[in-house]
Amino acid sequence: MRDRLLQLLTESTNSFISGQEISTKLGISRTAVWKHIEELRKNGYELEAVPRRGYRITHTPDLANADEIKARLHTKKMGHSIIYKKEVTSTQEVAHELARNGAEEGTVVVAETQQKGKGRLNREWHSPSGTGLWFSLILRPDVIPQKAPQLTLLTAVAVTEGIMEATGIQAQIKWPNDILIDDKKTAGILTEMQSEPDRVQAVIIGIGLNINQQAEHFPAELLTKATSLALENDGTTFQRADVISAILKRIEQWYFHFLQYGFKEIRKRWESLAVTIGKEITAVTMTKTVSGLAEGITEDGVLLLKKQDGTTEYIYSADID
Ligand code: BTX
Repeated sequence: MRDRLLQLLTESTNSFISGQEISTKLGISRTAVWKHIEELRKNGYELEAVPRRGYRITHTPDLANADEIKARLHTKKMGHSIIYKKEVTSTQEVAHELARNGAEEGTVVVAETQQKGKGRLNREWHSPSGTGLWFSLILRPDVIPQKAPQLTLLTAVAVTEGIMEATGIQAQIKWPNDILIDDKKTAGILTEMQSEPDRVQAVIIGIGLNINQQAEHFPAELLTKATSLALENDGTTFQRADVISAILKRIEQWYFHFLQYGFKEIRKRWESLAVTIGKEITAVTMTKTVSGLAEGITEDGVLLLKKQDGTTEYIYSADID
């Protein structure tokens, strides 16, 4: 009920909506409307109430809970079920457990903070409380496990577009899965899978996105290479729920496209948003360091590096300088 009330109120931010109209649209009594409004106030909302005109939101707190996100979502699947936690070890762990117990596709786990946020290769993801978006999404595509990496690239496209749509800030992708603003990392994506040999059961996509951190929120070792949307916006913060709903909307659009038409268009879009492509780069893999011109990616998201001797190296996993 709260998410539908918020939806009504946020759809009419500049004009009032009367208690009667809310009561009719939500099918609840005027007293119930008043109680819900009081509850919103307790949660940090400021509402103007004018006799004979009704209610109007004048201040929305930056909350990223299920009600706030759902009030902004117009998706068919993504985010229909949202599990919101104040604190978790890792949203990936919670999502894995839910997926094993049959959670439906589109389920989202979002947390205010993570004690052990996971990056790739067991690296740590710094997730300070209430500043960013730390969330995991469960997908259940009917594809072979080899296709799952394509979903990382799909997500990178969706996160980049979602950031630009919600904030107007220009973001770019760095292969394989970093989202950069002004050459600094603002988001990372971790894709994990539950599968049988020839069939994916669930893909758990973890997204960490720095939104409202100021410089003092970052540990010293990250400050030179990481940023947040607020830092790229003169310190002015954003509503995290606006950003996550824009991202979930884009993930849904591209995911439905992927299921129907495959990866071709996503690969093109990825290449057009990628800072890596067309540049001389150095890839540091587990076993060697290779330099060359980043030509593009394959259907499976493998990076193609053209070396000085004219041969092409296929880079499956590396860090890029
Ligand atoms: P990655 O391995 O590409 O990036 C991890 C590296 O990025 C770290 O070693 C560190 O140098 C740097 N880093 C750590 N925290 C941050 C940060 N907040 N901002 C910028 N750089 C940082 C990328 O891994 C995948 C990250 C996914 C995180 C999400 S959060 C929700 C979900 N739950 C979970 O445990 N992980 C995912």
